[in-house]
Amino acid sequence: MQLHEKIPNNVNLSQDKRLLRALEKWQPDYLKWWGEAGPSDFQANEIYLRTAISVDAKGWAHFDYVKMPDYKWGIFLTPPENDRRIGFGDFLGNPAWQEVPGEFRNALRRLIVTQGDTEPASVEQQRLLGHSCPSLYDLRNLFQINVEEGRHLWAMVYLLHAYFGRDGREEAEELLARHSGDKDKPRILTTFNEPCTDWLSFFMFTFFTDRDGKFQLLALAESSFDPLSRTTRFMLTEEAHHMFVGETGLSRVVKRTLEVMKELGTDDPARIRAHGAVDLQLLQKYLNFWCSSSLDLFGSEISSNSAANFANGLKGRPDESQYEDHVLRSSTFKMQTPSGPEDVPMLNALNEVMRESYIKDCEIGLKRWNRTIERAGHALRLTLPSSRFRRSIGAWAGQTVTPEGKAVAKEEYEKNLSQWIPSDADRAFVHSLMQRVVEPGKMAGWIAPPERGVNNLPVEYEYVKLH
Ligand code: BYC
Repeated sequence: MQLHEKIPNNVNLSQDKRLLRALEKWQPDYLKWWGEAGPSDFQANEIYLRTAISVDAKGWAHFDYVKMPDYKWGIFLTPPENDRRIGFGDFLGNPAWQEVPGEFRNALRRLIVTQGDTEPASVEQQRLLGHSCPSLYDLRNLFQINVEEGRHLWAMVYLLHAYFGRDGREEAEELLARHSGDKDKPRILTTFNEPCTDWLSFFMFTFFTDRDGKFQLLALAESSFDPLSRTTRFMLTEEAHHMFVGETGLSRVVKRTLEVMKELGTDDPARIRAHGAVDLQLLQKYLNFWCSSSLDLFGSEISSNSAANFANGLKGRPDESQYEDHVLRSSTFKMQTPSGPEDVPMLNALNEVMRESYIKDCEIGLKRWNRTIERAGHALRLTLPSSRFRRSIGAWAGQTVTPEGKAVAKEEYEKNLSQWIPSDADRAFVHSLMQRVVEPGKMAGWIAPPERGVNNLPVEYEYVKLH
């Protein structure tokens, strides 16, 4: 089969010989990377997967059994908008760009590479999870996410190959050469170097970190560089499922814990753990860890990069059209910094603006879980940690602040940290729960079954054929 037939696409690949040659060279390296750094084992198993085969309503979610290495990693852009105009920044109202303007080449490439780097990173982080899946349903969802992150890497590599010439090709190779957690060649952003080797972390990651993905993709979807905008718009259709897995996964953990609490008539964490479930205090620690790590992904509170990216029309705000002022040359933002409040030019505060909307979005999930906890008659409430807690990037980096947002002395912070984020013993306990369950319809004891299966199929459907 010709490469352009193997890659479903709506970018007229068969006619673009130069691009085809570049992708032909990259594709074997990608498959090698997938084999070495992608999901460990399961490559020969048939998995009930969703594949995007076109951008229309029917084609973007085609379900069938597929072996992962045979998955068709396609290249799709949402259809072009007639006479699309730039929606923000100093070039507001000008025609959107179909090519990369020379003066913004480096900055655009940097954004695309940073976005692209997270996709294979997450696959690497999740590499071992298949061995300890809580059900076949969950195993299938993990692999669905993995192949789609692979497709998102393709999406960024397409842009690099099609629009950035030789340096784009070099960057595409580098995307396969960096590895999550690697001492010498780590992934670019911190969170993507954190190990994610248990399913509680996986659900936290898909809830918190994939949600950063949603916000960043929404911001890039506003870009004046039209191919980037159209590529990220299509990626967002797939991203929604990843967050669904995180949100429902955590809801199912909460539900199971409440059942065990009721069964045992206790809220004693030790007894809940002894019964093989995740006590709510432990859930809160995992939440504190992944939320604080993901908050770093928005970059510094005060950022000249964010100002330049917006003013030059490279990266907007999510759903830019909801705002009145799209130029932001005359407004300021009151920023809380460790040395007190500061009036910061709005353009320089956009990372923080986006972080604040992200936090609001996260709160929706927490409200839902807390309602369930309240209905079960318990006083404990899950909370998001303060955005100043455990930060490594930006104004609050290195500040010793509690999850409630209170500044404390370094000794007190260090003494209490194991009460706020998972200790080694907590992680060891969670790992002890991670026993593989693969009988169709059966669930591990620490998680409740989902409310429904995939694509209207029953929960007990054989989503992965293991034999
Ligand atoms: N870790 O002014 P600053 C997803 C760097 S997730 C390490 O603070 P800026 C997904 C920054 O790169 C979405 N380094 O911030 C989710 C810069 O370095 P350079 C991923 C960091 O530039 C789950 C320097 O610090 N997409 O899709 O305004 C599964 C100073 O930068 C970090 C994107 O992020 C960090 N946390 O904004 C799969 C979109 N934060 O350039 C996928 C593309 C900052 O001086 N990226 N730095 O060498 C961007 O828009 C921006 O690069 C950032 C930072 C939002 C990351």
